[in-house]
Amino acid sequence: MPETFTNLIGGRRVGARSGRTFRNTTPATGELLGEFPASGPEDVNDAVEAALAAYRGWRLTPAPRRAEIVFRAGEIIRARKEDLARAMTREMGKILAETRGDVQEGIDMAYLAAGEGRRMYGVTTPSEMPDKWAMSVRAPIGVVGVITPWNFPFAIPAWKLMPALVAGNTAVFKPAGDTPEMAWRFAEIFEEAGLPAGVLNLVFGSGSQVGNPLVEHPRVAVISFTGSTEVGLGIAGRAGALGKRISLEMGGKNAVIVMDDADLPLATDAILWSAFGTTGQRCTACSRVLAHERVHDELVERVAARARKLRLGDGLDPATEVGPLVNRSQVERVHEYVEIGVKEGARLEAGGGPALDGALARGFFYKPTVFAGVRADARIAVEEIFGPVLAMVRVRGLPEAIEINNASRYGLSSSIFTRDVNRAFAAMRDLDTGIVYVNHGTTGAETHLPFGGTRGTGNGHREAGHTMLDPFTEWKSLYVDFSGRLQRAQIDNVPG
Ligand code: UN1
Repeated sequence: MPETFTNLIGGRRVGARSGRTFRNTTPATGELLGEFPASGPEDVNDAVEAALAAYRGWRLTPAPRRAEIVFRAGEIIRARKEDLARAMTREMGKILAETRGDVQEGIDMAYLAAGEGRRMYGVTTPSEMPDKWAMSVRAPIGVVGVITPWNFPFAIPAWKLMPALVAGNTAVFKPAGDTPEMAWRFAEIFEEAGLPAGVLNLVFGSGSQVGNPLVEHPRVAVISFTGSTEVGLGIAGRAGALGKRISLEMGGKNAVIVMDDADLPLATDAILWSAFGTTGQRCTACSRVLAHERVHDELVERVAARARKLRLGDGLDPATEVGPLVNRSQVERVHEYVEIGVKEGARLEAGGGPALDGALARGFFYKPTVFAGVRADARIAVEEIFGPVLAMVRVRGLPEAIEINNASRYGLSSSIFTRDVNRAFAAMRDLDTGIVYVNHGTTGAETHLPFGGTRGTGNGHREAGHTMLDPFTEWKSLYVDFSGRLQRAQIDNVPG
């Protein structure tokens, strides 16, 4: 029997006020997994009220105590890692090795964020006046609205919610409609870890019925969003007009550059993993290869041969290398792009259509697809597809590769394969992306380094890393005058 789930508002398990629900199914077979509340603005309002009420106490709970709860949540996640990974594979399709990695990223983030509870350093500095003390501290902002995608249903909520809570904010969490069960499990773990009621509220539902009301709610001070650039810029417009803090992680069109001195078998392994891992549905996925003309043909052959052999199937089967796409509209979107690629005159070297053999026909499977002879400005080489489609582009050398990389609308990650230390350092300096890899694919960011991108990928914020508190704290400057008299800054006690 599929389970019926509720929202979590002020510690209470409640359905949508309207009584409406939506169904959650598995992308590998279409099986029904559960039913969730299809909430609306009135439920968002309840959640924001609960978060505001909890903020009074949570803000004043010492940061090390707040962080200990996050640490305990990390311990619970670790104990349940296998179970959570299996549930995630069932719910959104990516293979077990990867869902284990996603959960591990949540564990890593819990331990990292918990450490911040005993750091959260401020800055003290001398005053220009005698008998006066000056310092600046981080302060929580209030109620944070967190909107997350389905491709990393554990890691991404962890990047956002863990630092937000350690910093003393309370939150309303709206997860993607394709991964509600993982969000439920995430919130339940925090409840078990001892998070007071109302500090983390969970509201299920659509972008228009829950996301927008959350973005526009006057009492929500911060919006942290990961998803498409189109949706993110819409949020930025509306929330920006209301003067809110907005942290955005959006699209990517990440390139692997392969130089003529590269280790080609290694580059091939990395390209395959970056392009077809998570069925290409990562914002860090490699979706274009910029190959030096001297190695281009050999690399195309190697990559295409391997792509044709990748085993598709249910991610729970240990033999599977590539799972399904998350839903039908993703299959349609990917296929539309493949048709665009063919029309643009690119050469199809592998894949090119849905995979329908046997049991695959029951799910949303798409063959890993490789295009070669792609022009650098072709739509399949510049637009984010978010699926298992790779565009291979021939380049004359490093300057051209860097130029093509930097001309992208997006700037999340990039990578170079070379054995030449001079080229590696030039690329590290000149590739204009938030993350640059040398002799490694475009995926696999570690939680203790800042995560985010330039241009259309973001709006200047970075998640996780030593930057994790920045989107969720205000700086407060504090002056203490213990002189016992009126001292006027910039006027009294000025030399000359
Ligand atoms: C994402 O695709 O939105 O760097 C996140 C990586 C992972 C996170 C990806 N650690 O690929």
